Amino acid sequence: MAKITEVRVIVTCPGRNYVVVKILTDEPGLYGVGDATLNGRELAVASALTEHIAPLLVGRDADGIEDIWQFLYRGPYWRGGPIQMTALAGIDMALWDIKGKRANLPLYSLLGGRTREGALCYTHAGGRDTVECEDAVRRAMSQGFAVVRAQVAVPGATATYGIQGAAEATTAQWGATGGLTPIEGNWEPLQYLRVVPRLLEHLRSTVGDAVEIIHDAHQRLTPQEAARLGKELEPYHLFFLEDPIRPEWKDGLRLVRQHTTTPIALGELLHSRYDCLPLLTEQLVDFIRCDISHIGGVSEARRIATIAEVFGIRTAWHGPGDISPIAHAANVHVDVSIPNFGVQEMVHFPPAVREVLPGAPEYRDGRLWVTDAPGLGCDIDEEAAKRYPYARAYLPVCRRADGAMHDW
Ligand code: GCO
Ligand code: MG
Repeated sequence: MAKITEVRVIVTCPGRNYVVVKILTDEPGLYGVGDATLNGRELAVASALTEHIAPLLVGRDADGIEDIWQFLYRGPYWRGGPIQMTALAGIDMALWDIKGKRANLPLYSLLGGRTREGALCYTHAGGRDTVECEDAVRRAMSQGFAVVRAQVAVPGATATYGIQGAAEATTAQWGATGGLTPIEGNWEPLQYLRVVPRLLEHLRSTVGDAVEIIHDAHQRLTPQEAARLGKELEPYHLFFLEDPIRPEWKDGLRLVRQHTTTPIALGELLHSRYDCLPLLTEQLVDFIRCDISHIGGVSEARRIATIAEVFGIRTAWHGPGDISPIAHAANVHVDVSIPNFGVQEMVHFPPAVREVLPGAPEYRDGRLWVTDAPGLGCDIDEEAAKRYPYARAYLPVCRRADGAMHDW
């Protein structure tokens, strides 16, 4: 038995903010790390951890992951939601890390062992116009990517989600406005619905079928608009259309499904297996893409994957720059140990992030690889973390042309 002696919460900003949980034990040198980053609400999670959760864990057996998970999920009476499930994810990952270190086994081995060599992954390709996006897709292909996510600027819009590619998801510039108000963009559905099929037509007629293409609608469409887009994209055979509608509108996915065969992926704004359930049991999605840091960690990801497998649905876990290398490693340990893995979103972390949080999965030949180091294979350099103090940042917001709020 290894007793928990301290739950340390470290908030650091090596380019963008990350919240790291470090659980220490009474076994000399034995600790685990987990990611508890919720972009734009970092300190809310940090305070849930330090004020409410940490005091409950000191003295408990670090081996009892399932019991601690249930205790923190059902125990407080108030359950679910992004803040609590992100805090729980940090704890869960750190406990799995400890278990791996005690067993001297990599996490994927504890989860049942390898089902595949490496995790097929995709990178982001964006452009101000279709040609710029084509260049980005070609660059990704030359780096070995077999799957890319393609985004293009919407004419008339002051900012479009996704067009700066991976850089957008890995720097604090993204949404960091000096700490007062978020950047505001605008966006109109009709222009967007015209430009995306043109982008796909352009990409298929220039780069051909040699690459799989994903497009992220980022929860901005109505079910009817999403159905229209899915239908118009059918000739270009997307790998999937991501987040066509808001997660509040699960019922709306039925309409989308009735009208198009374009594969659908959704999940980054869901927070538990309960949230995912109707999407899975009704086969309303082809890929479930929850964020391991926002669903209570490795334990819940495994459970969601198992339910998804029953319905022939594959995983495509969220993997943006706003969750730390620890979460990316957790993703890949799950990816390589489940039977129904689909694809993994990835980013290239900048040097400062790698310095503070070593152990991100390595990219090679279109796939991500974790090492055989015990546990997650990640760490935090606390001295380096201190050199990058927290800096308040917000995600951008999006308005319609008349000034009304929309979904970013
Ligand atoms: C993705 C996501 C992200 C989110 C971001 C919000 O598919 O990678 O949509 O880019 O916008 O995680 O914090
Ligand atoms: Mg997305």
